[in-house]
Amino acid sequence: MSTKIPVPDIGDFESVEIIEILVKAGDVINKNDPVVTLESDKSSVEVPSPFAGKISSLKVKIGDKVSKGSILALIDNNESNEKSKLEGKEKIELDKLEVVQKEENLLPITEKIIQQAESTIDQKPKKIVPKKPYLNGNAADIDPKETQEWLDSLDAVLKQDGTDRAHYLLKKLTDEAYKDGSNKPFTRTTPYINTIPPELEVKSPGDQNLEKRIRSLIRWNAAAMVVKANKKNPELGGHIGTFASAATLYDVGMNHFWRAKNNKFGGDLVYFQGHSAPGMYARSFLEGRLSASQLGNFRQEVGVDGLSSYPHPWLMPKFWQFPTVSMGLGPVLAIYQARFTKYLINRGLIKDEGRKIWAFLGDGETDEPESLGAISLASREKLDNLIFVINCNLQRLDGPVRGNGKIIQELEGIFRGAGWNVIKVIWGSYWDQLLAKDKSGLLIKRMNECVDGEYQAFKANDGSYVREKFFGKYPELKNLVSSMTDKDIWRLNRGGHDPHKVYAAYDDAMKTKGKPTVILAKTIKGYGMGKSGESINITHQQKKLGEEDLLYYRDRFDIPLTDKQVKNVEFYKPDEKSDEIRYLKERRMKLGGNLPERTSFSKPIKKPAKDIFANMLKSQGDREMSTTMALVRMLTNLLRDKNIAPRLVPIIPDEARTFGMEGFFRKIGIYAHEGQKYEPEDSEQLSSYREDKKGQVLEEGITETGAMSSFIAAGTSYTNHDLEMIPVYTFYSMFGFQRVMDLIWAAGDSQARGFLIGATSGRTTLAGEGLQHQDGHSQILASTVPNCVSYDPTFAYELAVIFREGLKRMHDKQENIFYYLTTMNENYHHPEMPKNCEEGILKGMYLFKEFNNKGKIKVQLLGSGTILREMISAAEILSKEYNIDSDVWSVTSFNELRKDGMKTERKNLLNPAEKNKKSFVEECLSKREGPIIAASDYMRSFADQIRPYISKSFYSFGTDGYGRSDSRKNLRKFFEVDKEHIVTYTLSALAKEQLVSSKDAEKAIKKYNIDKDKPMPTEL
Ligand SMILES: Cc1ncc(C[n+]2csc(CCOP(=O)(O)OP(=O)(O)O)c2C)c(N)n1
Ligand SMILES: [Mg+2]
Repeated sequence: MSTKIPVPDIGDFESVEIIEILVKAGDVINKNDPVVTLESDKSSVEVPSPFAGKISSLKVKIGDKVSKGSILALIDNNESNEKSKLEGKEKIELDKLEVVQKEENLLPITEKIIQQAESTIDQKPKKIVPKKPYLNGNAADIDPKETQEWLDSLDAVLKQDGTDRAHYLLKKLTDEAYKDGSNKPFTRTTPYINTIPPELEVKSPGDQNLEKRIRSLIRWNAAAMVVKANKKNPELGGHIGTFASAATLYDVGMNHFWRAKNNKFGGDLVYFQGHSAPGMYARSFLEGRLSASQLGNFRQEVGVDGLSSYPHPWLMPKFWQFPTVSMGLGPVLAIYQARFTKYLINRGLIKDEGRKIWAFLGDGETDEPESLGAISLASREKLDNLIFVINCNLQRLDGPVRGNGKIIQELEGIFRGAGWNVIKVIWGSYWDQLLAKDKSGLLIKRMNECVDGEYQAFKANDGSYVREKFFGKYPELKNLVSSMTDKDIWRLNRGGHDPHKVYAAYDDAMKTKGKPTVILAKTIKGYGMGKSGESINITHQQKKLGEEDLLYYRDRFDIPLTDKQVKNVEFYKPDEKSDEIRYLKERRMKLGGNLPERTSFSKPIKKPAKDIFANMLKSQGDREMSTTMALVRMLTNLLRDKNIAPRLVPIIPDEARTFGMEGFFRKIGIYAHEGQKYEPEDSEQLSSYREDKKGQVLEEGITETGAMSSFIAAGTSYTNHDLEMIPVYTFYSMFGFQRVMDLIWAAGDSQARGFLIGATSGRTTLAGEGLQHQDGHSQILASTVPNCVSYDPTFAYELAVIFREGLKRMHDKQENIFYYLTTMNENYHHPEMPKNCEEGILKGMYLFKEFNNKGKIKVQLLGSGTILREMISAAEILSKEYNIDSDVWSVTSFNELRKDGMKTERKNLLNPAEKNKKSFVEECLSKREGPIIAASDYMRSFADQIRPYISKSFYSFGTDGYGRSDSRKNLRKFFEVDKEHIVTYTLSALAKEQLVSSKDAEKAIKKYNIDKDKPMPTEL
């Protein structure tokens, strides 16, 4: 039986053109297979078949205009399908009906409940409770007996029914207090003690003595590396204090938790704090992965086998995985890495092996908006594969992080509020006994009231100072430590330096389900550096340790080096057979291998069919479209390729509709880890907002930082997950490079592969949006990133050739590059691809058209992006009205031309005896006649880049200055890149070369109403 396939609800669109027919009579198709592609001037969508079956006839052809209900084809479908479909539809209708009826039925009941509730409220006499003074804050306890009774009750519940019950009761009490409304209990933070009590700590199975020895050796070598480099050359710098504070945090992870990638397991991913790099090198030295000579060449990377200052995969591609030293990037990248890992798992592309993503950050670093800006995403997405460790050494570079407050408490409140599991590791084991004896709670009170500035000062002094200033405030506390010597008091350690406490925290984090964990570890900056750097404000910058300091450091950590060796700042590594080395290696073997280590075992993605973009290479006929639309069409084509389709990761920060990409919502779904819990209001529509656990689109919401982090996660999936992915991140070009340049730099460092698409680009092309939206410089910014390949194409076929080459270079040849393509929202005709221009498109320019009919005077007109079209129009005017011939060149990339120019020039300079090689620009232009006029929708410096490689006179025009809102025509006139200005300036340039009369140029100025006195747009 034949059934009609109609056009479904396509939203507000009427009379939409059919641009592709994807089936023919006789084809057997499945339900949801695409039948045709519709394209309006705003978006391009495939229409899926609502049934499976055999197409019996087509009712439309390419170019037809259709609306909702138009019949596209007839299909012979088997009845059961039809029935099930109908049943499905009826069921939905019925379900809907039931909901409505239920709602109606429920209404009176609801009303009754409300009435009942209201009557109780009324009947309940308002109790006027006299306010007790302690309700107003932390004032002294006015009724200690009553307090004790409550505490005893709690104690009894804890002992008899356990913590869950106690938790339940406390929550009930809190809820009750909220209802009463008199005073809201404040639960943002918990007391300033460890989250995990000693009796619940899971014990480390490690050999603590050996681990301590190993840690000491690592500490020494890390410090020695910095001091040695600095001795060689004071320019070289480095940091000792950061790693000194974090050594235990790293060691416990390395010895017991972080599993490496191998053929059985995907590996945990660890984002190391950037300036703790010497510690990682020092451990790798003991492991035999780095040599003493490499350590000796720390921060000396030019010409020798040295080590990079910070984690840079670009510089040490077999070692570092994540660039973190630009503060704030590590944390946000780790969050999106954890999310991307779940995305791959939920989409069925990798197995769920319980891998974890660990991120180490400084407490000072949390001031960066990027550090904390995405933490709610982590809890919303239930990223229990994510663990933050914040090294709270209370100091940053200049001084205390929160001298007048407590950074740990502040962070606890923020993370708890965001729904994270927060584990505070404040006090070391030496405090346990004192805390156990603190029946009155006075010790905790004292801990709570001290601010970080004081805690820092305690550790910059000594035991007697701590006795006096900390315990001395209350006689009871002074008493508590009266039997302890100053040395004992000094030994009272901080949680982050206690491997037992750290182990217990990591263990808890590993077991936490349903939410991310943050460990707030209190440490001492410059731990062990003594007077030269422990807990003092200059610790961060301390890289020169004098002989005295070094000897102290050696003694402090018991390093078996002679005084002479210490003075020579020698590294120390015990014999391969020593217990230390054997233990250290064995631990890593047990955990699967080395860390950090960067490898890739991904397989290249199979090339798409040769003709995948064939429709882009043809003339688009009378149809006008934008290059953004052309891109959407190309992505739609790629989604039909079975090898490429699953690997595409479209990333959009809340702009899909702007770019006409909303068709992807229905087609491939929006990734949502919990699926879709609601029926979207537009569920009947073709572009319905469909969320799906297996969804493919990363709809990030309004966060370019988040979107860029996802781009990096997907673009480096080939190394972090051994699976190549193709991120295509499309954004408003103005909110790309200038908003997230540092992340783009990190993408380059990470060797991410993918496509960045700066849509709605061009300062005069995005017409009405004004100064903050109109981009005339992102291409310039892109040119600064060494491994970013950028293009500003005009026509659909150029985009197709470039995109295809991008796939080839990144996924066939596995080059570590990424692309930046600017696309526009101006609709215009797209001609057929001229013959033999592919090489030129890729190298940056090709001859688009020659105007040769007059044969006297000639100019070379170079245009890029939409302004190429102004050039073509100008060429027509010059030919018709002034008898001037021209060669019109489409410049797809001034950036690529410049790269080639630089390389060629350098080669020629280095080989003075050899015949000069020609740059590509020269190859194209040197034999052509006439001055060169170049223009783009970007600043003049974009086109200016090729000026040095051209021996002819060269004039460049562009859109320097702030954008503003107006029509394209007016904006192009304002920025002097319209065809009229190009004609006028060309005449002027020719007049200067005495090829035409200056009168012609003067006449054109009048004719086109060009105001000579108008200031430069940069001044307006
Ligand atoms: C974006 C950025 N701004 C500034 C710096 C310079 N810088 C390097 S370390 C540092 C202090 C870090 O303090 P914290 O985060 O507390 O780390 P700690 O060394 O104390 O562990 C600063 C300001 C940087 N690396 N990145
Ligand atoms: Mg710090």
